[in-house]
Amino acid sequence: MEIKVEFIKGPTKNTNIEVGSIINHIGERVGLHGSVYKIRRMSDFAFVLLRTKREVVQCIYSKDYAEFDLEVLKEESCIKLTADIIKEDRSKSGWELRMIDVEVLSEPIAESPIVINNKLVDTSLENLLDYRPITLRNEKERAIFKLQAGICHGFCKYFLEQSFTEIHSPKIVSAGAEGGANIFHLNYFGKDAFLAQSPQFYKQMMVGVYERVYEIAPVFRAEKHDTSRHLNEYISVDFEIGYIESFEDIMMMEVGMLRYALEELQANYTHELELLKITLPNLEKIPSIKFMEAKDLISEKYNRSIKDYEDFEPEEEKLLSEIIKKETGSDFVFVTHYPTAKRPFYAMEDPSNPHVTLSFDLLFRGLEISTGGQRIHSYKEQIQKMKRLNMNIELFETYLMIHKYGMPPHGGLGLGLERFTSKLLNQDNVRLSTLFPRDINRVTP
Ligand code: AMO
Repeated sequence: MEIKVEFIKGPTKNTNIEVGSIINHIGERVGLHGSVYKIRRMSDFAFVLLRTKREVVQCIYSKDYAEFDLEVLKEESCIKLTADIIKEDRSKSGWELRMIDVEVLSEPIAESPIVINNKLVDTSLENLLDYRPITLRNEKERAIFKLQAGICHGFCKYFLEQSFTEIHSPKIVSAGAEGGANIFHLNYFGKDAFLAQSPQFYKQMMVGVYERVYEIAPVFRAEKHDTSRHLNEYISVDFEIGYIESFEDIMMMEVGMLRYALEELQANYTHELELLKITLPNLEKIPSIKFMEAKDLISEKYNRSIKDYEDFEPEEEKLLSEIIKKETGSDFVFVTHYPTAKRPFYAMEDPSNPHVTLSFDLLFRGLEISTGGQRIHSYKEQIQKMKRLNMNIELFETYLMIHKYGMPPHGGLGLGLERFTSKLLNQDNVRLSTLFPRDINRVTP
């Protein structure tokens, strides 16, 4: 019997034009599709704003040339539009889009409970998040996540240029990597398992395979407090590199990665940057200061007593950023040599002072956005440290294989994508840069 098959080829040529290329089609009749964002009725014509995949474009409806009745259009209807592009010197764009005909593909059955087609979605954070599937359609809301996509795109391009290999590590794991109580337990077919707090062990394992690896993926933290900077699920941008000379190699790589992302935004995301009125920070170099020196500096400049010698209070991160901005003009600051007591068991200690680690945080506009450092690569050293910390070594048997069977000097970092985005966009809550936030009070939408 003859088999009847059809061959599916790649996508057909798009017959709809891109908004960015309209200027090249003046005088032509073209096809466009999108959602009706807003209808502004004037006395004898109407402006119809069409939300296409990236831009909201203004169309003109007039009975003089349209072959359909304006009443067939509802806000949030999805339409296929036939339009004429007319040269118009009075308009900023140099053209005008006249609606000729439409095919209505679908219509909403109810009016949106939140007004989404004004400049801003004027509502509470709760509402903004409760109605996320539709509030994200707002021009400015969606620009946030387009920029976030641009940041990731910039990171990936940079990593590829630097010969990294992308990895995908498991998110269901048998042991926590970061210590602390903020780990989600899972009943895994009757056995104990956890949601990964970070890809830490796996990225280290993969350094033994590919030398330079990165991953951009969700991680989970059971944060029990409700703050403007904590999420229970966030996107961690992780990299790990082998054959480093010192932990500063990691910081240098981070400067390169951030600079590349900002350049990517500047080159390819001006539409969104202008919409959100964002001026990107200058990132040629980042100042660096040791943890204890930073503590003393804050204490001296603001006449504050130091309460915690092992970590920063959130307020101190803000104050340090203020000082650095004033003194150096930088929005970023590296803080190095964090106390061993506050760093995870895999952190390498400074050979000249074991009370501090060869690690760092990066603060951006008053908030920690990344943590990194050099890792212990010697088996003996790692085991000794775990014993000192009273850890159950058996639980980490597979992780310790890398140390046992040989690893180069290595290190890496993790950066919170939402934190970086929200600070870049001058927001005061990390949730605003999270598509569908998970926090102590929220698992929907
Ligand atoms: P750390 O636990 O410091 O380090 O996390 C790295 C970065 O992740 C972000 N982050 C968070 N963002 C939102 N909500 C949270 N609850 C949250 N917790 C952390 C921060 C932070 O700087 N394995 C190490 C990294 C490494 O050394 O490679 C780690 O995960 O921006």
